[in-house]
Amino acid sequence: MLYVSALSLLVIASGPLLGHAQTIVAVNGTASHPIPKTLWGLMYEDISHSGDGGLYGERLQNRAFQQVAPGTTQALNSWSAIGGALIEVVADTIPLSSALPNSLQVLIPEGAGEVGVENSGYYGIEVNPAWTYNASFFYRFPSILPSGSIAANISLVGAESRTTFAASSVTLNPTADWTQVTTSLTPNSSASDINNTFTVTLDGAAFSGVVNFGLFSLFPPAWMGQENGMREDIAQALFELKPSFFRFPGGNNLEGESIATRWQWNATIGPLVNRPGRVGDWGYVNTDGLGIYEYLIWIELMGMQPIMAVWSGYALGGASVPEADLAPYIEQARQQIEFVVGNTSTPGGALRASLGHSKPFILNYVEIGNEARFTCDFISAAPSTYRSYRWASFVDALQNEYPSIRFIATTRYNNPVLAPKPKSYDLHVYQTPTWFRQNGGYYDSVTRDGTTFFEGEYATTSTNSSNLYGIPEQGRLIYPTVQASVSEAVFMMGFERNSDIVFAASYAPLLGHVTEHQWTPNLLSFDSEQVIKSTSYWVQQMFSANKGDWYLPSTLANTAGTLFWSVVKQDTPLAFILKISNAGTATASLVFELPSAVASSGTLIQLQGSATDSNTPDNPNLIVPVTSTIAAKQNLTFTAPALSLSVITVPLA
Ligand code: LXE
Repeated sequence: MLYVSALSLLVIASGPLLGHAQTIVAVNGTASHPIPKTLWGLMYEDISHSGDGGLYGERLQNRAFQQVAPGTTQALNSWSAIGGALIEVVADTIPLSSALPNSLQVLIPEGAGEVGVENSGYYGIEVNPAWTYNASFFYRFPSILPSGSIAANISLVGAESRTTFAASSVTLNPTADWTQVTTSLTPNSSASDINNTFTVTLDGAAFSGVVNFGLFSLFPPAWMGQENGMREDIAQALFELKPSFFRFPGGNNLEGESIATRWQWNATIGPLVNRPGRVGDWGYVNTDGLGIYEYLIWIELMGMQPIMAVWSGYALGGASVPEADLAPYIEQARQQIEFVVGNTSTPGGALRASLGHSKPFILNYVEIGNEARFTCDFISAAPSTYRSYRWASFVDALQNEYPSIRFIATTRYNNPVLAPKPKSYDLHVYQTPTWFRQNGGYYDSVTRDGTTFFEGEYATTSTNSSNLYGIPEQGRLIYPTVQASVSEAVFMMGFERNSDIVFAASYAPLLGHVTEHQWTPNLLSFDSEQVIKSTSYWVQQMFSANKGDWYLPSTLANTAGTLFWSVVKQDTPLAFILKISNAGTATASLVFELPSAVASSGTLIQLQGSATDSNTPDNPNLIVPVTSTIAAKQNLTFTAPALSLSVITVPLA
């Protein structure tokens, strides 16, 4: 490689600036390799309500009583009675659908006033007067029918103030059969907070008896108008990361705690009444309203491509499907791929076309499973069965059927032996700031033999290496910090330098609700109305938006130090892009010896703060990148503030 040539000297000379040592960075004008278009992207799974309650636009929690035990308090999660109504989740004698066997039964006592039910959303509901919400539910009168049509009032109200922000009236017909009503709600003002609920009430004077409800929905406008689509602010924040790929649907959430509760693509498509939902891997029910088709449409709208995972015969609870019994699971994976890319003469392609997308989606990468750390047998049975038959069984069958797709083997540690030899691996790492600073060179020495790498999950999770998965008091981070983020930047510079073999990289997890989360830190945090862009979000954004087209080898940094850089060249407009991470607590001075003449000024984007500074719900914009103009010349002197990431773009002269 060019970058391990004579240029690989760290030259420290005493510089004129501030009397500090000055680091000389010689930049080679001949690129070592192009930067892959796929380098920066997103790792997604439903964790910490990142899907239901997050990216997915639906605002009602437990909207269809999926996967709950009827009669329990837990089945009423997010629901409560209004007035004197008595409510219970029942296994309906006439289910709304075979996928949705449970209903919300509301008993309206004799002589009641305005009575009904309310849903508190995913820890609150945003009331936004700029929106028109679509609201709907199914109902039936299972025993006594009303004597005629009766009115139901649908509204958004303050949970405590009982102020009505939006209201609509619909007509319920006297019917024992399931009937859907839909309406729209436009708030007349905004609410002072997110402590609001969605209510459906009846006039008890008009009817007393039992009403069953099923599959409610409250849906604000979705990002780019996608049907059954994404929450606008979250999707927009992700769009502004300029991501090239979307890894989905997991992560652990692909796997299922048991084989029966694994993610299954075919249970996530079609009308919502056909989607049973599943008990996810992160402690809550997944509605599967956000199904494979919604993901793929959104990926296309975002200009990304999928890195799609298929289930690989192992559930997190510890069960591996025996080799002799794998065939139906391989077939389900094959059908999943056919749904995405099959032409319309195939059953999968025809099914996709029937949903509205006759053209095959782009699918270049499929990952077989998730995190079978196949040299760490002490963790679970996952590694040994992946190594002995699961990887081979899946990849042989699927590669044969889809020769142009690149199949990715899941997490590699310690030079494992897998047969057939994977063309690509997905590696994961959760570590400390120090580890990330010291391991920017992780891929420098990896043999170039055609194998490519996807760093599918990485994040600074703690400042204490013995507490990477532990508790905040011992260093576990709740939100990314400046120290964490500028250290991740060093690791990311290593991806740029090694992007001849690292084709993709994604921070994880992507999204987490601030009220109920299973994992911290997350790239973006959110509540019902606010999105918090972390310092690591900004670092990702600075890399992705300034990706460049060619990697230019330059003097290698001292991996034991705190000052790192990376130089790329951009084709349009023609420019050098310099990234500098100063993870130290003192200002550092550098001179970049650029390989050709440059314009007299360039642009500087800089993120800087104190080590423990974080963007939080109370202070979401504490640390944001600042853009300015800087003077430039071929021998470019730059002073990097302590704890900063700087991106300098200098047009060629
Ligand atoms: C590894 C797994 O793939 C993810 O689901 C988890 C959170 O990012 C991590 N333990």
